[in-house]
Amino acid sequence: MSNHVESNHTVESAVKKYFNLKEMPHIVRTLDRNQKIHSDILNVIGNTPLVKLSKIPKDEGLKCEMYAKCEFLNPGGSVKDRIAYRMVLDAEQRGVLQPGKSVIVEPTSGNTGIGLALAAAVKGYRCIIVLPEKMSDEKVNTLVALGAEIIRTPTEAAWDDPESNIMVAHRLSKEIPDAVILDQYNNVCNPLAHYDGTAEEILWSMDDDVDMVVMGAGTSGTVSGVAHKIKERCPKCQIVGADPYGSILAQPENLNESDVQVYEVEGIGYDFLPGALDRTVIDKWVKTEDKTSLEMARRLIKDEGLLCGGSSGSAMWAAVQAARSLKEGQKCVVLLPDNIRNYMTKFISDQWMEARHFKPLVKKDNLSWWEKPVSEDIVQPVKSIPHDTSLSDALATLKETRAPVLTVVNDKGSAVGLLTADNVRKRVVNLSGCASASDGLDKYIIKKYYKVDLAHQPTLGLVSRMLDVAPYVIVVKTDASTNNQRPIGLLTSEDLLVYVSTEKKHMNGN
Ligand code: P1T
Repeated sequence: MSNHVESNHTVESAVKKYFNLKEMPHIVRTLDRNQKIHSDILNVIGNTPLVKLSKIPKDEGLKCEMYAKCEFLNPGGSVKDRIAYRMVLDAEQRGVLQPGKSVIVEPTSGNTGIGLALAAAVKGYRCIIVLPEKMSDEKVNTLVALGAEIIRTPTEAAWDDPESNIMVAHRLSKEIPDAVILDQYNNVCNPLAHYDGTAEEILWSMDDDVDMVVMGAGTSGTVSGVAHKIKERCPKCQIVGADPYGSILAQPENLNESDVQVYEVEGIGYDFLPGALDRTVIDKWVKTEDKTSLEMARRLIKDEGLLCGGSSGSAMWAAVQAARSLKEGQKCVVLLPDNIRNYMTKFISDQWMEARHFKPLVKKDNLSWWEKPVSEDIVQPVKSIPHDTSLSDALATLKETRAPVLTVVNDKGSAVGLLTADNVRKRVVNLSGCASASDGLDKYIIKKYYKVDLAHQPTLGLVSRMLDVAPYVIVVKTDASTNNQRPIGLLTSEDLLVYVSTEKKHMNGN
């Protein structure tokens, strides 16, 4: 017991020492966006506009005033430009980073990567970014355009799994000469950049008078850094953190294994507590989910003209819940972390939203087949292989059947994923030579894919929407008593067209 008390005490004093932000060296920029000429693009980071919201607060019946801090207008497209640049400047000052020599390696959900790649492009560093597969291809393309090298890791890997983006980055940093991990999860320049920048700007815009600030939490540098400064200057202000279901940041105690899950919104939530999180300065947490977050992000775009990303929707949704307690004349600021650009093929697309059940299926009254349920007889059979098949045997089966895909099933015959040659190739390339034919299948399986369940009577319209964003749709049937998802087969555009044309023939009496 006394040991426990002592270790708690040690942890608390370490956190206090880390968050001694007031006493650290500061870089506070002049609060002016109208400088005529900037020395380089990095100088344009920060000083983002604060914009009053009109339609959403009114539609939600809120009494208070709501303002959006438009971090998506940073040059790299996100709030993370601030910390990336700050960590680089600090490491250069300490002599840890040397232009032309050092190699920046960082695990990230992408935006810190873009910020670092931007700094690396301007300053002349090689930059290697390690990010989970969940993160959008748009982020990857931006990173590649900035000259970064990319390594992708399995989304499901826990933070301490050797295959997670964090562990792979640390392994690489040991293997590559002159590699440096700036480590956004623990680097104090992360909260410090927000203490000196983001929070100063919010306070300046609000004349030091604000009642609530709402921010999503990932590394939690934004929420912790902003909170520290705002608590000093405007102690009445409530700090609200938005944390997705599936993450442990809001409730690290009494966790069940099922509390850690994969969700769509990028950049927020973790399965560990980063050093850059100070829970003592966060007054309230709001748990968020994909559907309402992404719907809200689309409303911010459509109703307010703010071209932001998915986590902006999470923060705004959390703000709408929390701000119900505010009265007329009180002020709530919500921070919008990143840009629409990162998600052009994801939640911005109606088809993507409908295929993932985040939006009701579009109606097509002129198509007689649109509302018809999928029937088993139009489904192409697919071969299933047991999950303990070796990679080489699975590849041999793929080749033999000449099928685009195999379903992988567990001992009970329930589908656990898909195997495609394309995904194996991508993983082999990403694992940089660590793949071997005797490997188990697990790391080559696609676990998230488009599927319909005959038990739920999916419509052909839904299949068609899915085929807009995927080459095929897997068909399964869930057994009500065992909950096993038996794979039935797949549907392609061809299968759908064959059905539609034969249906027409029937209707014409042929
Ligand atoms: O890391 P934090 O300051 O808590 O910001 C959270 C956040 C919110 N929204 C988006 C879109 C983000 O990308 C992030 C954080 N991003 C990273 C941790 C990253 O590596 O890009």
